[in-house]
Amino acid sequence: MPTVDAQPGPFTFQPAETALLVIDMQRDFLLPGGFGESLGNDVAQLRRTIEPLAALMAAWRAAGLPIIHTREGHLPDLSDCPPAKLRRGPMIGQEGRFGKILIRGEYGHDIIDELQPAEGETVVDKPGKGAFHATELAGILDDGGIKSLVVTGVTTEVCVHTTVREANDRGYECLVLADCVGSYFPEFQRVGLQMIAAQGGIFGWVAESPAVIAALK
Ligand code: TIU
Repeated sequence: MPTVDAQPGPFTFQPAETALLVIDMQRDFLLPGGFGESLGNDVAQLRRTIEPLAALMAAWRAAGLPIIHTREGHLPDLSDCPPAKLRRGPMIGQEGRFGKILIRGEYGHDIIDELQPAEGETVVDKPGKGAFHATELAGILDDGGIKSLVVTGVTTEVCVHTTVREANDRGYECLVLADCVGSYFPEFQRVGLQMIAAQGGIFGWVAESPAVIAALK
């Protein structure tokens, strides 16, 4: 079985039972001039993930393994957006530089050009931060016999963390790739990763993507 050098120790995975999860690599979060930047965030902190993630996705596809992409967003009438979320995110549904912010079907809601899903890959639309809440993800993983997740995407402390915590409680082994997850806040990136591997891997493992690519060969 492939083994990856990771924290807090080696991560071993059965390729046939492992999916690559690519969380919310959407234009609204990553494009200069987009929603994320309009809130005062430095999108370069997220954009550093694009190149390593593209290389990992190419290797993962070459190995014939499944990739599942997620997108955070809402129906145009916001009926799937809890009032509490909207109160603290009043920009959701408003017109932004790339269309209505975090609304399905809008240009800004979709995945960046560099990491577009390939034909046949699954895209899970999620209204929350976690990829399991109010989505079909659990059933997709069950149907595919998936037991381990290699987790990538943005942002480290928000949607990546929430999803890893949900997955961990559901019994999945999660490997989070430090160079393929990003936060607008360097401190949250550092501590967010530490929190995953601490206490013997309380939520999972942390590694770098070249180690996974090498393990696939
Ligand atoms: N995808 C994701 O993390 N959604 C967010 O709202 N992240 C923030 O860091 N705000």
